[in-house]
Amino acid sequence: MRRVTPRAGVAPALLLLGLLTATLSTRAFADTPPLGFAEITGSSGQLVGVASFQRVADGVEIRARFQALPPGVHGYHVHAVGKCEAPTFVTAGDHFNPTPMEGLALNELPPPKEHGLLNPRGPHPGDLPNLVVGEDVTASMTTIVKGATLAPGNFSLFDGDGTSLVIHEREDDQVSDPAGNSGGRIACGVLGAGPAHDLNGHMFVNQPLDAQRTFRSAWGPYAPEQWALERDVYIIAQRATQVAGVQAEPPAPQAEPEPADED
Ligand SMILES: [Cu+2]
Repeated sequence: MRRVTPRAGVAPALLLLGLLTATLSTRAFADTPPLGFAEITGSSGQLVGVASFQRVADGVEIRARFQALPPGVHGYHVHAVGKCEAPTFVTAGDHFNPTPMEGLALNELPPPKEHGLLNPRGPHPGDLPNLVVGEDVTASMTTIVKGATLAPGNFSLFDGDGTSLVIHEREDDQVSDPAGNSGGRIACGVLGAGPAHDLNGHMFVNQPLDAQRTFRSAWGPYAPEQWALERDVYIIAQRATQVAGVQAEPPAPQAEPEPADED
């Protein structure tokens, strides 16, 4: 067994944190509802938005905030592949459009849906209302990916090759197959498994964008089996290291959100 030298600093805290993560993650993963997040970047790699994903009764709710986007109306979709390669983001594939398969033989499968919330043969499950960016180049939007889930399954946003959130250059007409004449892709973010709140339990999307990114980077990439306890483990580790006389270093300074922003 390795000995942790009880001196003040980051290393012992991180060691303890790793230990606690390994010990506790399996237990909490089973009974915590899945959450997801995405950092949306533009064609030059600049951060333009942050989104949180959480399961609701009729699908997956996406809460997102954007900055530095062109004012106007933009197509906004969940795409089928979790890969965002700038500048064109064609790697994100087509729209997320799974077909119901449960209890059906291959020859009984319904035809794939067409694009558009106003299309009688639609929509793709990944079709979302247009994103409206104001003259101040910011936008915020809460919407639901109807029928989708974050749990395993045919309609999971965490399927084999992942999914991504994509913003297009033009308005989506919500009827034209396959993408509503919304033009090229100007921003893209891969859905990652992770909590959508900070250490205080506030929604990430209510924090300033830069603070959110700093916080994420401090924790590094999230493995699905790690995310569930990340927040609790940090708090537990902080208590443990305080008992051991070691100061745990917080991941990043967090501004206290406005009470009105909490929901
Ligand atoms: Cu799209």
